[in-house]
Amino acid sequence: MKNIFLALLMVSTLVVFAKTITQKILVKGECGMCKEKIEKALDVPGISFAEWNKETKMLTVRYNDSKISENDIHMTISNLGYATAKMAANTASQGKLDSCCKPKEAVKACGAAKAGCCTKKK
Ligand SMILES: [Cu+2]
Repeated sequence: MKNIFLALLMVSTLVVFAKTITQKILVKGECGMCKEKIEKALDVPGISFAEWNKETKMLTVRYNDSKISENDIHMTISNLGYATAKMAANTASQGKLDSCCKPKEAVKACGAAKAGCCTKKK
């Protein structure tokens, strides 16, 4: 009887540890294409929901932490070419992004002297 109780206790402990987590993560994307890419990349086993909001730049992700870790999620996004609140973007992947998807900070850095994208400033 005592063994059954112990077994039950262990099973319930496992269930508690393998929990579904819903989290909001800042992902520095820019447009609707970014949204598609980010959400598609997170369509993997262990993640049951992923939605990125273009206006707030917040990704809402629901995942099973026994299958995927928060770090894996940051890594996936970084490898895609986007920075998160916790991880810098993979530079090689970021370089391959379409110009509309690259961080706007990089555009600002070209300075007021140059024409083109920089003259669009409000
Ligand atoms: Cu984009």
